[in-house]
Amino acid sequence: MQNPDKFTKEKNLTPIILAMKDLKELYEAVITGDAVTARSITEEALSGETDPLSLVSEHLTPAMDEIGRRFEASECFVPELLLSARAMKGAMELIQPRLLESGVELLGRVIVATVKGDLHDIGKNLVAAVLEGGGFEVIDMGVNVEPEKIVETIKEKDVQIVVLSALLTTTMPAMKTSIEAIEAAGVRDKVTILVGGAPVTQRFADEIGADGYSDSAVGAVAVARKAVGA
Ligand code: B12
Repeated sequence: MQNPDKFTKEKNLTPIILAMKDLKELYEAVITGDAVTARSITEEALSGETDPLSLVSEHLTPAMDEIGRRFEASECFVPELLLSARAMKGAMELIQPRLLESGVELLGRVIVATVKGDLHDIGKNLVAAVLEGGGFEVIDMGVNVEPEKIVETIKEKDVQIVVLSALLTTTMPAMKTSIEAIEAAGVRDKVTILVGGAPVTQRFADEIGADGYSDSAVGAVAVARKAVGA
């Protein structure tokens, strides 16, 4: 068999292999909560040919999924989790403007909110970033958002899509309450409502009268684009 190093050199594959190695390190940096390394690898990747969206979907999100799995298995605890979230956030701060730049034309205005009672925002932030990259104007309302605030913003800002996120089974009913408040305010026909977050399913989305669901941030863009006919 040919010497792999020689083969790599001859075919000029070194940069690709190095890039893959570095990006594996990005995954590791988020897992270990090493914000400095996560940021510097992201910076380097963005200065090359790397697609910003692939950094999110192939490295950062899988890393958060893995740390989430470890947390559930009691293999790590809240401090580790928060360090990972911070490392991911630092990388996202660099990626977000690039996602924005790559967006073509504005497809519509979207509200993104974690529902009342729920403070989880990592998934919601990812969805917001990827929607922005996908060509939407995003109004991020933050976490623990009251249904009345959502209604107010729909009315004031001429919003077309409402994205609701929940991570707790105990806050999933707040998605239904939010939809009911939108209905009661007479603005239900104005907006497409998408729901998501780890415990949410298509079945639940149908039950509460949401218009769309996806289990991923990238999927959220596809559903949102379909909603505006793009
Ligand atoms: C990180 C985390 C925390 C962090 C949150 C930090 C932050 N800034 O968000 C901290 C430590 C603060 C926390 C607190 C709590 N947490 Co917590 N947390 C998690 C953990 C480990 C990961 C969540 C996460 O960020 N995942 C990564 C992101 C990227 O995934 P995601 O949010 O699902 O989003 C993806 C998709 O779902 C989708 N998506 C998300 N939103 C939307 C919306 C739309 C419209 C669409 C289309 C798609 C979409 O896109 C994203 C990217 O692909 C989960 C366990 C797990 N494995 O999920 C527990 C978990 C959610 N937490 C849990 C609990 C119980 C709590 C606490 C009550 C703990 C406590 N006793 O205090 C508190 C609640 C605080 C509150 N009121 O909200 C439980 C919930 C159990 C349940 N049945 O409800 C879990 C499942 C852990 C467990 N197994 O016990 N938590």
